[in-house]
Amino acid sequence: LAANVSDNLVERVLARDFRAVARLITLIENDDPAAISCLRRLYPHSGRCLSVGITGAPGSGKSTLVEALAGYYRLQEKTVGIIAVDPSSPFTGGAILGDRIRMQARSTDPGVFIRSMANRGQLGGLARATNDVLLALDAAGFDIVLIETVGVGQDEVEIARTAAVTLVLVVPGMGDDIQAMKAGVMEIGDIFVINKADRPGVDKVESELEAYLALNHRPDRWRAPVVRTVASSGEGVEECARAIAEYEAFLRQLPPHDDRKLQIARDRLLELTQMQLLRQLLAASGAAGAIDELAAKVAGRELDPFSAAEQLVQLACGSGKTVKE
Ligand SMILES: Nc1nc2c(ncn2[C@@H]2O[C@H](COP(=O)(O)OP(=O)(O)OP(=O)(O)O)[C@@H](O)[C@H]2O)c(=O)[nH]1
Ligand SMILES: [Mg+2]
Repeated sequence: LAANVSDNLVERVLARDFRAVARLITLIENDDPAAISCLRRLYPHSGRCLSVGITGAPGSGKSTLVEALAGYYRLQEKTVGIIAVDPSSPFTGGAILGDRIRMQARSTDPGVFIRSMANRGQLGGLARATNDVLLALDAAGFDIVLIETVGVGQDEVEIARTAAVTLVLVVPGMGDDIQAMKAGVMEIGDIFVINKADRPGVDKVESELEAYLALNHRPDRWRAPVVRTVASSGEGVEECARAIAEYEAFLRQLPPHDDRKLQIARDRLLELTQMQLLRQLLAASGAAGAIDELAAKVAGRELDPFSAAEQLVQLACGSGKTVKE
């Protein structure tokens, strides 16, 4: 993109032009270097939105809760950005995901922007891309950004963590005992939501959650609350929003050099550095061939992956071998 084109894109994103926001997100997904130059200029305009990650087992009601929360915030005249991320389906390009977030009711509302993401770019890191998209929506002036993660696993945990506040959904009577929940998912919950509280087994799941929380103290001393919701009817959604606001207030009073903030900044810095190193490597002459060749050697056990990676790093950082973009 020519500089004036990305200038124009930045201006339009700042004016919350939905088409420009969508275009920037596509650039981010494609690891286009133009995305970085836009994001760099958008950064000073960011830092105001409230981001909420919503994770939980398939079918636990994440999309329904996202929609209910969006409705709640819209009544307060707040603008809402919704990102649905599916790390498990890199090939569908979010088409199926689009169906999974049934938010027709909101799709005509100019105060709500909805986007699904499933593409893992060449440079990897869907969590990194989600972070970038969050920055774009933040700079575009959305008051609230809701991030629904689909699928289960480490990727999902990392994506949910890109938000300031993470909700973990649990449902009664699905036999998924708290103890058996995926390691990592429980730890990231700033707020636990027992959704489908209209179903039997609510008390059981709540006492299991409370028992877990009583044993697991967080270093920041935040005591994660447990909220009951019936997302499909809107019951408990206000309490859920209140818990979100309380956690946000807790975060706000943390000093700028709080361990958690430093850790987040550090993770983000390393992630971006990793991406730039990869970008440099890919721009190096002969890199594509070298990657395939080394991969074949590693696959055939002729070469160990450690030495292969070292050779690629040398190619990326090596003297005079890189081509300027
Ligand atoms: N009884 C009851 N049903 C609910 C509630 N919340 C959601 N549902 C229903 O549960 C089903 C799954 O809801 P979704 O919101 O699609 O769940 P999800 O977690 O987004 O699902 P995936 O994205 O596929 O993982 C839908 O049929 C909802 O209508 C609730 O509080 N009570
Ligand atoms: Mg869903």
